[in-house]
Amino acid sequence: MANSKYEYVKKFETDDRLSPSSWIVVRIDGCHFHRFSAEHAFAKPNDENALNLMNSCAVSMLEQFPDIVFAYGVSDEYSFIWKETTQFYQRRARLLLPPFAFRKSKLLSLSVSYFTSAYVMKWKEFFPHNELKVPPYFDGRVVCYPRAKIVQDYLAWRQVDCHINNQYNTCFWMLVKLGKTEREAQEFLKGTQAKDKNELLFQQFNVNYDKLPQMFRKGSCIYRKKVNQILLFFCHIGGRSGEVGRYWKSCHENSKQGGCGTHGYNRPQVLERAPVHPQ
Ligand code: DGT
Ligand code: MG
Ligand code: MG
Ligand code: MG
Ligand code: MG
Repeated sequence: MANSKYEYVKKFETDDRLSPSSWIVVRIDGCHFHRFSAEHAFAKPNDENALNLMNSCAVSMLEQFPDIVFAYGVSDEYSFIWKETTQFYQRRARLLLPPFAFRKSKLLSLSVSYFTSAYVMKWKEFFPHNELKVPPYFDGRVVCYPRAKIVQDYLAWRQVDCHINNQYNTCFWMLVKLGKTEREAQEFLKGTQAKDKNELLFQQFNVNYDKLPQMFRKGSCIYRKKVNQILLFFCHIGGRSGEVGRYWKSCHENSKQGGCGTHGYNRPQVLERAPVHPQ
């Protein structure tokens, strides 16, 4: 094909190929969701409908992109783990790129735009009486991890974050409901350890932290499992010590033998199953 005199502009496109043979993690996060959650009167500290909307969007992601093997979500964020040898976009880019090389910008922009569209489309389903007032939008980042163990630690890190934030926020909003100002509640909790917070919840509010809904304490994960037909499983797993990371590792290792097992770990509580569209 003849080159036009304008072809040279292509040279300005920088090379953003992802490293080959590594696990790709795409993490998306709601932009200014502090404000967005207030504008839409989300329940504090956790809005079940808002979290279920995030989960439903993540299920759509696994349906749309077969190379996503696992997803973990908490608050306004979701992490998607793409198979280490993902073929995604390889076909289209074959003429330009060597095998197993993917463009970071393509992967990231597709993930963020698809998730955001799903969020808007599904809004009414989860908030039938709450009008969407401003456009929700998400940012995203991509990180490549060369080994499964690091992906495991990555997930554990996000789950520990979920636990710490949830425990803090639960105490904070209970104190505010009791009549403290937000500043006073913040001062009150400064320097407290996990066990102090549990004690506070139990003594002052008669709340057993471990009995709060699993989705709030542990986050949500989504993965495929073969049971007669291929299903997407949607569950809450693990505890404060980042068990979701160990669970993912066990899934990954078992999947090499054709199944996704739960040996040695808490059985996940399966909340929803969605059939994967046939490929
Ligand atoms: P960013 O990500 O830098 O644009 O800023 P934000 O405001 O999105 O902050 P981030 O992502 O660190 O924290 C998530 C915010 O979203 C946090 O302020 C609480 C809010 N949020 C997330 N889920 C819920 C929920 O279920 N209920 C309520 N009330 N707020 C939530
Ligand atoms: Mg952010
Ligand atoms: Mg955010
Ligand atoms: Mg966030
Ligand atoms: Mg195009």
